Amino acid sequence: MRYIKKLVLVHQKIFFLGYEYSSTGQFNWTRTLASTAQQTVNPNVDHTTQTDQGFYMLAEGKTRNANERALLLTPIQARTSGSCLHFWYFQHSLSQQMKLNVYLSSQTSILWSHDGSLDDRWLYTQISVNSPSQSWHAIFEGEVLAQNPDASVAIDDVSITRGLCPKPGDCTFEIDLCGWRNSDNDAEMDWLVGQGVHSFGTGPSFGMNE
Ligand SMILES: [Ca+2]
Repeated sequence: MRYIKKLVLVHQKIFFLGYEYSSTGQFNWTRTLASTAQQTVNPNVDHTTQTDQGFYMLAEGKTRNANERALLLTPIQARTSGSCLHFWYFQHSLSQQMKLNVYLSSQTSILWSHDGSLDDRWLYTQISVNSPSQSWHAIFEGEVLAQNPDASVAIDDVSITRGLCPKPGDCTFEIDLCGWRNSDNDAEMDWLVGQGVHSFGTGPSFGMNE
């Protein structure tokens, strides 16, 4: 972490596999180990591993003032006539003092916004992107609405795929679960994503698109 802090001082931005901070923000998203995050406000498991040993990006605004923002930029993407940005986000049910905004390339072109969840769980969303004439990147902005110890928002498992997003509820299950999840109400059995024949006599031989 000392090395990362040094980079921040020198360049005013750092990189996470091509992700960048924006120096126009007043504070930064931080890569956070779930077990070390302040509990009751922030997720106690990351979305990827569903354990407290996984990481997510956290915009923690508890010490910040209203209108202060943390900005995280995806890597630059080639121009597209249809792509889909997928991600998971988490806001504590009482934490409506923070807003998550997603912009296309600049803070003047908002794609999506969310200002508080009634769920204490990771939620999925997908956003279609159309930028046929120029390269683009998405910007995740955590915006503090009011100074409050509960002001925080987390994101995890960001991905960008070719083609416009499928309609809500549609899923080929080729890449992931598209935000579908198993019900917790029948914990004795879960659906699994298979790859053709799983074992003799069980599961279909082909995926639905083959
Ligand atoms: Ca993760």
